Amino acid sequence: MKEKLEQLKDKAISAIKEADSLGLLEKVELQYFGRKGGILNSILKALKDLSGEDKKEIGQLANKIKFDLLNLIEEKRKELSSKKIDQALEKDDIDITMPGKKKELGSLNPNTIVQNELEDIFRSLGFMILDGPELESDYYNFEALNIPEHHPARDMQDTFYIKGKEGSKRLLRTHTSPVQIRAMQKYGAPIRAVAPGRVFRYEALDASHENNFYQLEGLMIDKDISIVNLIAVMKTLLKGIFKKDVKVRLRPGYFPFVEPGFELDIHCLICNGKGCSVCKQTGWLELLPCGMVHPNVLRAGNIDPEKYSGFAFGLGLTRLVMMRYGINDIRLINSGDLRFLKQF
Ligand code: FA5
Repeated sequence: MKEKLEQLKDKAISAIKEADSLGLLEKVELQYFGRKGGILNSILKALKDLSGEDKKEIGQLANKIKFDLLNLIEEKRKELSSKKIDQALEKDDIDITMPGKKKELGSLNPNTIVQNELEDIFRSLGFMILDGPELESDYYNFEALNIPEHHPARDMQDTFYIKGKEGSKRLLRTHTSPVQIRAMQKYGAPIRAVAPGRVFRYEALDASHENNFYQLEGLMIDKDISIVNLIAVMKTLLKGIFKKDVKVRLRPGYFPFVEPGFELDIHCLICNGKGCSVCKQTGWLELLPCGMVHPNVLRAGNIDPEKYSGFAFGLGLTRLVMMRYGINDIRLINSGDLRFLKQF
């Protein structure tokens, strides 16, 4: 067996040395190492039938030969490749002054970059990261959030409805708040969770309004949770993203699923509060509505409002992205325009 291997090695070495083109070299490589029928590979496979001592000795030898031959093939390949280039240069087949082909590398959408950072911040605060369906039921999007069928609050969030089987009410979710109910039902209390995701609205487009944008829902429920906890988390969030203190204002806001409810506005970073098309000349931008979870919502999530309390917020993630990067028109983010996207 040893002799056979040595003979095989000599034969392979001369075949490799004689190969004078990359094509021939590949043939030699296949002849010895091809997965199906390669001579050396077949020998290595047959080793398992040898007895203990032989197996070890012959195995080591066969592996060494394999290693040496593969190295030799690689060296020869390099030699033949550079020869090929030299020949082409001699024949003037290659124009070395021609610009090379640049490989285009993709990059993350700014929305994704900020979403990833937010997830890291919330993970460090002990929050779970959850997901919810974009095609939602009327129940989770409105009913369970204390917005019954003819409630005027539905007018503030018109959306795209999907015709389903008789009686089924499906819609493209208008906000990430339905994940609050799903999370409570699934995990119970206490709970800390955020749910980033895409939401949809039937909306007139302008510099700060899209019909397809991202929010990040936040929910924290435990014993004795108060507005103080809410404000502390909001501050940590904004500091984590902007890496500096930003001017914010908290004012009362109405959402049927929180009580009391607030609007947290951010001082417009596009115009530094002077007034522009993004902040509609007010100097402030609605960014982070929030409040204490309404007892009816806790009940819908099977949580006892006598025992637990909590806060929730619905961050306008795409608007945060605009503030973070100074983007003066929200429509650029979904535009697919590479001149814009390549900057991130
Ligand atoms: C809501 O969607 C509530 N679900 C938020 C909430 C959650 C309140 C939990 C209380 C507790 P609102 O419709 O204001 O609220 O939207 C939330 C944020 O999304 C806004 O502050 C804004 O930053 C962003 N937003 C709203 N509409 C648009 C739009 N058309 N384009 C881009 N961003 C928008």
